[in-house]
Amino acid sequence: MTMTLARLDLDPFDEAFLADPYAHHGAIRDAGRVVWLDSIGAYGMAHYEDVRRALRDHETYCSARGVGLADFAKEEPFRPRSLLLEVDPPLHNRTRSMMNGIVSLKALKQFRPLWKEKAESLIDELVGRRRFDAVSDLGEVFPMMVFPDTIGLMDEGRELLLDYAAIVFNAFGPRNAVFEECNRGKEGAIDWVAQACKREYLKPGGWGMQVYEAADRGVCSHDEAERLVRSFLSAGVDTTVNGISHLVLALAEHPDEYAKLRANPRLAVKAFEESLRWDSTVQTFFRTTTREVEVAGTVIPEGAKVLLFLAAANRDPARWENPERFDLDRNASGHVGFGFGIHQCLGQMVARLEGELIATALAERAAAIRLAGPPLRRLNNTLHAIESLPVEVTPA
Ligand code: OVV
Repeated sequence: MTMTLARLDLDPFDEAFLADPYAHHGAIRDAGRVVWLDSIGAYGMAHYEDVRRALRDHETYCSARGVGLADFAKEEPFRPRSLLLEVDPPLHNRTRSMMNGIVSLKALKQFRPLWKEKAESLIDELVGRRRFDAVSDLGEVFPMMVFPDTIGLMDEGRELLLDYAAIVFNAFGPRNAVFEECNRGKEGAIDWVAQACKREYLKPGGWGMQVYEAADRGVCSHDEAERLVRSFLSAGVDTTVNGISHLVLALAEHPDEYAKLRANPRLAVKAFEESLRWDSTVQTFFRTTTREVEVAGTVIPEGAKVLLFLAAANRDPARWENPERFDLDRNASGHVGFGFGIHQCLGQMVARLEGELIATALAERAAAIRLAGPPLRRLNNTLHAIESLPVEVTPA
């Protein structure tokens, strides 16, 4: 039996969609388990079970042909491919195990006291001001206080990390106006990152240098090391910047949930996890089929691009009760905001630690958080990003 494939006349990268993706996910899910997106010439899946199955089945849904719209089998990658994100096993097994050894629980345990102190002093200062911008004064600030030092990056030019990440995440989408405008005049960021990844610019003791030390031991080549350091810089900043900003947005828009967190700051870990489910920073990634595959009666041919709507899966009513509600009583584990399967986020423990420390410091210091103006979105082809989030807090 063959089913007629649902064709959707919807562009998941146009400005209306990117500005409010959640307004459109229902239409994609309702159209079918698999949809054909004419606008981009790719298939799409937005149901939780299907997204999860595709992420788990990395042999059928591969990453080595790119996790953006561009098919690396047919076109040159936007930049030399990531040796983690854009490769399949067996190469992926080697690079990922090596990086897992560096981004370890043990390393994070060692950072916690210093990061906690930094989170507390930042929140002290912001709560003292009563009004602040949760993006430019907090979301963009805290990761920059902890992450570049963890990598051991050179001091000069660090602010370019944000421009670079925006470029990388935009490049997973089509070459639309969002992509072009973001890239305009930003060659400096790309050049800076290329330099910052080189051994001679990295400080001793950081995760960057540890990648080169693994290369010294023969685990990878020195050229590979340089590219692996680039992964830290690409994936480690804009993701946590927006993750923390969304956490504050969630808390400000849900005073009852904030009251629960205030009453029990140990809910901080849950609050961050639920905020990622509720508003997923990384909205989508593509995979490419390595063979013909049938999904719910639809045959997807070999070599097809499939857009996986992670954020839609995280609000699929078939999986989550009242999915639109940010709810600290919910068990958010199983969300795919960090992906799933062999490519699941390498830095998720870093992100969780940053989120937990900010949520705890806020809960201990602010009796209430309110929006002090409308949140302003910044459009990105992959990230759900915030440009500005004015808030007002009542000191505890
Ligand atoms: C998850 C992610 C996003 C962007 C870049 C990379 C990874 C990378 O490995 O370069």
